[in-house]
Amino acid sequence: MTLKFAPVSESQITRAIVGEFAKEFENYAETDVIIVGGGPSGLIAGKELASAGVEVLIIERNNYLGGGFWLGGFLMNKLTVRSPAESILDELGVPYKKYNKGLYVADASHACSKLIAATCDAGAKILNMVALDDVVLHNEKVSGVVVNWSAVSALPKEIACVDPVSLESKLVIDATGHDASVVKKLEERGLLKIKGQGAMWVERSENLVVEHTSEFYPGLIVTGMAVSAAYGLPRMGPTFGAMLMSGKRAAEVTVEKLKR
Ligand code: 48F
Repeated sequence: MTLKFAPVSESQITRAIVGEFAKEFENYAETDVIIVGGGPSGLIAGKELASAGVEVLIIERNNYLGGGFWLGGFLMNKLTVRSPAESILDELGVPYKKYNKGLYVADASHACSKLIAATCDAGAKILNMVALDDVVLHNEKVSGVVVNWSAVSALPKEIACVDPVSLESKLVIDATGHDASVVKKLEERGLLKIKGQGAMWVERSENLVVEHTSEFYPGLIVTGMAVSAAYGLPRMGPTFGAMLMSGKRAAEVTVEKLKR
């Protein structure tokens, strides 16, 4: 049997892309929650929020989602999680191995792709190749983000003098990892002072990151390593349980705030 694809023209393909992108972009010009950063904490927060029926948009400056979750550390693609976070690997259907008491190892590619798929399946929308440029501030409350294409942001202003656009939301989540990019926009304006990440201490840091996952400034919730940078907590290195647990916590805090 000869394979025969449907007779579709080039222009129809272009229209399908432009039309569907524009429709979705217009819908998400105003949304419930914008998550900046599509690493493990941002992805799981997006998955939980979308599953709870919240309209959520994830903005990611890279072409790919997953952040540091593709590698365990030092370019080695085995992830570790400490108990009790293996329960989230179970939820995602990620196979793992018990390494010793309380420590589990999984294939990073498998874990990361399952997490991305679960977030998309739950209904979170993604804008990749889009970078945070600034925040929208209304009455001293973060009320959205200003964004531009990553390629435009990467060029010197004399080559690409292109204004960014704004997206409004009820709440914003900073899931940008060690950079804490959203929080830093507020610091640049003198609205707050962040402590910067502390030295390595895995034993303390994972609990502290989850405990401190909260609204850091009106309208802005921090999750993942952005929590460490904001509150000056110790870093934890290549173990991911707290990123997943913090993302879940961020979703809970967000849902509570939306209810009020
Ligand atoms: O760095 P990242 O994985 O953050 P996370 O969710 O997890 C941290 C761990 O990977 C690891 C660790 C603990 O185990 O130390 O580092 O806290 O993902 C952050 C994502 O945010 C994107 C970035 O490309 C990455 O995918 N990002 C950062 N700044 C911006 C951004 C920005 N200004 N605009 C858009 N995306």
